[in-house]
Amino acid sequence: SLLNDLISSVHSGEGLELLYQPKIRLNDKKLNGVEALLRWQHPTLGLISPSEFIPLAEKTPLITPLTDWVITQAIKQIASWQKSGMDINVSINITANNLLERDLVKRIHAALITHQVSPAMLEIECLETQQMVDSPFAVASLNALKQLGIKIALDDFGSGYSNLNYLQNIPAEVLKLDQSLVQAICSDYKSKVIVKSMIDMAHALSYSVIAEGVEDEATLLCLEEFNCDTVQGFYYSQPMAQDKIIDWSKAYS
Ligand code: G
Ligand code: G
Ligand code: MN
Ligand code: NA
Repeated sequence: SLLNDLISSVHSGEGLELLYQPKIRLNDKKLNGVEALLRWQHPTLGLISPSEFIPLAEKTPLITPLTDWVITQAIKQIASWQKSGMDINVSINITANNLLERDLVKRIHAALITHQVSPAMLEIECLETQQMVDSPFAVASLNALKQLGIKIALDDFGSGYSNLNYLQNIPAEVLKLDQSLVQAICSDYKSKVIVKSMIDMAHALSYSVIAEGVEDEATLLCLEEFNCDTVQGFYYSQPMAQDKIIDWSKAYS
């Protein structure tokens, strides 16, 4: 089964890869960090999306070693780039279920110490934020991560049923505006006003704002006009293998 194949891949590490997508600061157009996005190359079926296999793994204990693989790989990558003289912040995606694992915070802390990486280099992007706010344990884990000095981001903000009470309950410093909203700002007047107002509100509450899914220059210009802090999307780059990030970092630092 697909699950058995995933178990083999997680145990051997074969077929798993992190790709990295640049985030660009708008004030100076420099690299502000990268988002780590997991890929699984299945031995016969080819590339399978994390939106397919993460939910599968989450129904089983496999999610723990899989998440550990992502954490360790991302932290090792930060250390490796630092050895080559590059400070590149990395964000990883974490679901509500991940936060319910009793020792997730300890495992992240231990990996940072093992690889001598500063917590400030790591960012956690929170997915499934409704399930997070519904769980006091998940919120406590996020607070503990923040205490360590890790940055917390609210991912996919403005999508689905996302709720303003996330701002009260999740100790985030970064809001990531969902791509469905961002991509509509040039064609849909309401989306434009919503995004502009969200950026103003976020700034009034001292959040940094990143717009994702930026695919064209018109959208970029609009976001600049709204004083958005950072952008991410195909306009600048697809997610890339780590060696490409080195070239990219040199060109954009
Ligand atoms: O990069 P892509 O469009 O394939 O990502 C699809 C979805 O999978 C996105 O919602 C993204 O946040 C999620 N995702 C990517 N990598 C990871 C990961 O390492 N862990 C978790 N939990 N989700 C991830
Ligand atoms: O849920 P999350 O925001 O982590 O998921 C990010 C997903 O969006 C990844 O699958 C990534 O590959 C994808 N993505 C990144 N930039 C763009 C873009 O400009 N356009 C589109 N359509 N998808 C993007
Ligand atoms: Mn994300
Ligand atoms: Na997102």
